[in-house]
Amino acid sequence: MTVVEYQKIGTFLSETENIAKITLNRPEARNAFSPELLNGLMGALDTAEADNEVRAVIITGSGDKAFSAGADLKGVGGMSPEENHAFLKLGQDVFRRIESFPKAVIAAINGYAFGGGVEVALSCDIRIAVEDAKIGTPEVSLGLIPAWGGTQRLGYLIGESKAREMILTGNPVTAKEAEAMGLISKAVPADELESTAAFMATKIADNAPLAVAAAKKCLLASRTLSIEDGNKLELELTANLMDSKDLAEGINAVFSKRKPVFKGE
Ligand code: COO
Repeated sequence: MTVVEYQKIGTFLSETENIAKITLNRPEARNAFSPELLNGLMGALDTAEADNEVRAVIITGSGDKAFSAGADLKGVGGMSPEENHAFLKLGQDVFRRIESFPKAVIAAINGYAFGGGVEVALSCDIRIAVEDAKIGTPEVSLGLIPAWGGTQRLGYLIGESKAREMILTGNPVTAKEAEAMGLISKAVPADELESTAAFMATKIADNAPLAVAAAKKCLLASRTLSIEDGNKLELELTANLMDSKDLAEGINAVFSKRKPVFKGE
């Protein structure tokens, strides 16, 4: 059994199966992140990036209990300091790869999301959760910190005050509470999670891929750039888009009142 499943899916609105669905597949350990699972996730991202037909990615967990219970605590106990450092660095690298991925990544949170399970979702562009999901960063209650980017990303989504409360208390929130604070986009019934994520992915997949990638780059850069430098990046990336065949196609489609067909050129 592979610890990360990869499949291409579509919806009835899709022209092709242009969504990569990546499933964290260690249900027996509530999809806890082992080094093998992290490496498998990195490999799945490589596959999705290399496939030009793939225009959006969904990351979800196997089973109906957990999206991910975070870092594999049983594994951590048996590692040397060097191995622990390598494991933590690997998690940071995989999640930064998701954050800077040139295609949209949607976290379909199918159950518990704790610790690294929240942190992988924070590196995604959009988060949708089942209504009975519990979402939390309990690390400090174990003697750790959310070291896979949680201390760096959570505040951007829910504000520093709520981020400090979540991280320092370790208290989980419900999906509805997470939705209200902006941690997730929406909480949905369990039987609507996959379709909600797939239709949102389809909507993004139908947009111009070069523009989606440029928008992601600007949105991420906005966290660290001044408005002047952010505007410069917008000008630089838009100049490239101005020369694209996709922009010509997009404009033609508007005036022809038809759906554009973008080729990423
Ligand atoms: C979890 C949970 C609340 C799920 O609770 P359940 O009652 O549904 O499931 P169990 O607690 O019975 O766990 C099932 C199974 O998964 C069990 O293994 P077996 O005894 O062999 O049956 C658990 O040991 C295993 N499991 C669950 N979570 C983990 C795990 N193995 C390894 N690692 C982990 N994380 O029970 C729960 O509370 N898990 C811990 C959540 C947590 O504290 N996560 C933060 C980890 S630190 C981190 O992520 C740091 C990042 C930098 C989810």
